[in-house]
Amino acid sequence: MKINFIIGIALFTVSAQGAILKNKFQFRSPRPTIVAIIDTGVDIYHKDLKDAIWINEGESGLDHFGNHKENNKIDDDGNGFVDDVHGWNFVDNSHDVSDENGHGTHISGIVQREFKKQIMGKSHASSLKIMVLKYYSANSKNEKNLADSNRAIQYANKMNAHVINYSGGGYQSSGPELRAIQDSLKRGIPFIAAAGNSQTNNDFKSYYPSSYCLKNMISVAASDQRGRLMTFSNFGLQTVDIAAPGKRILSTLPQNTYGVMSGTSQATAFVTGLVAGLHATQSWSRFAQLRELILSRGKFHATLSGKTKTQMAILTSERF
Ligand SMILES: [Ca+2]
Ligand SMILES: [Ca+2]
Repeated sequence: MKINFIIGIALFTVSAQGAILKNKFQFRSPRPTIVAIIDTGVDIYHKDLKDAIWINEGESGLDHFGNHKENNKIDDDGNGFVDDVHGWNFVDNSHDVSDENGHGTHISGIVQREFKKQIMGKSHASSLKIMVLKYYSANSKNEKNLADSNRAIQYANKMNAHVINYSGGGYQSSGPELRAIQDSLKRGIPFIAAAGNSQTNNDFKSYYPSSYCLKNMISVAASDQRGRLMTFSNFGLQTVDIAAPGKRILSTLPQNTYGVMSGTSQATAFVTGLVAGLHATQSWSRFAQLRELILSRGKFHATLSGKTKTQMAILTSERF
């Protein structure tokens, strides 16, 4: 078995490099990249994040009466949402995307940091645009959270997000959710989803949305900084793609603070930041090519044998 693994990796490496060489087209300056963060909201005023928040052009500037479109109580772009200048709050059906929980702000900080790392040496770090889609509330019933989440995915599709980060999930599948992510697939949007924090094998007990078998789905387990699977992380040889850091990750929290969190949520944000950076600097025509690009940034870890499809972990040079 060991030999097979080594051969497998050698072949893979050649294939990945080949893909990069074949598609060596790179953008001279980073392309604007909109990342939808489907979560608990984001503190859009955090000093580290405020320059990276998406602005809906159709809801910014002045209207015919000289009022600011972002708060004139008019759906200026006719997309069905009034004053959605930075995204939407599906919990309360409002344009207030503030984050009382902290989770979405933490995820956004990781995405931003990883994105910057990917475009290192290039200016225009502000080409990252975070679209804030608040769907989760601990006070809502599961059915409402799921329905709000589906509407958030549909919004990301409709408003042309380039990458979707989904750090939540659960064991209940949903037809509308599946159809929304199939629509993302048709539009060429990668969907990065957490494998879950229940220590279970997703091959036998599916965890959604990460377990939907779709070409644009990248399911992420959590590892420590050395690529070893965290004990809390879900896994799955057939259903979990890759691991990324999810142990004591330092990132942004509301009101200009910082804090440490662990989970497959954080791991997912690392991969989203990487994918966003790839989107900004390179092009791909098929999701298989994107997967190869992602994996070319990972490292093989024998300890992930039987735990993920690829046995690869995206690692970070930072210490936490
Ligand atoms: Ca609108
Ligand atoms: Ca408006």
